[in-house]
Amino acid sequence: MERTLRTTIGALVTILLMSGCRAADVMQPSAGADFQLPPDGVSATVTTVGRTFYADHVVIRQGGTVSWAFAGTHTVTFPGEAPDEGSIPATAAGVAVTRTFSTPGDYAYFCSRHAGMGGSVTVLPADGRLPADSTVDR
Ligand SMILES: [Cu+2]
Repeated sequence: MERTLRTTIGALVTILLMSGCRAADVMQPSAGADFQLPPDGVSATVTTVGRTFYADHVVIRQGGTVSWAFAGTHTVTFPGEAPDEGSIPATAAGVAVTRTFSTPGDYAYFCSRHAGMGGSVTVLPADGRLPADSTVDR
């Protein structure tokens, strides 16, 4: 009886862990994982942990938004293609800034205050198909 209970609890913990991973994979496709298309109108939130963006890569659909919730003072600087409202200047901890992405593509960004701190946003077209040159694992 006790053994059965232990097995049941173990199975439940495993299921919970697996479902947690699956939710994370939606926003952070990783090598070997099945690519899951985010739902329409999905918005992503990126935080900062020390001198890294987390998640450092998010996937949204055309017209969606990404909010950067800063835990330190950082910039979100787009050297190439930029969101509708442009780059985010140095912003203090405790503030969140949102940007809209109306054009599909891959958007790389970095923090101009901290060398090596960067991330990217992949914006899927309205039909949900990845751009041919997308770096997202499929
Ligand atoms: Cu920074």
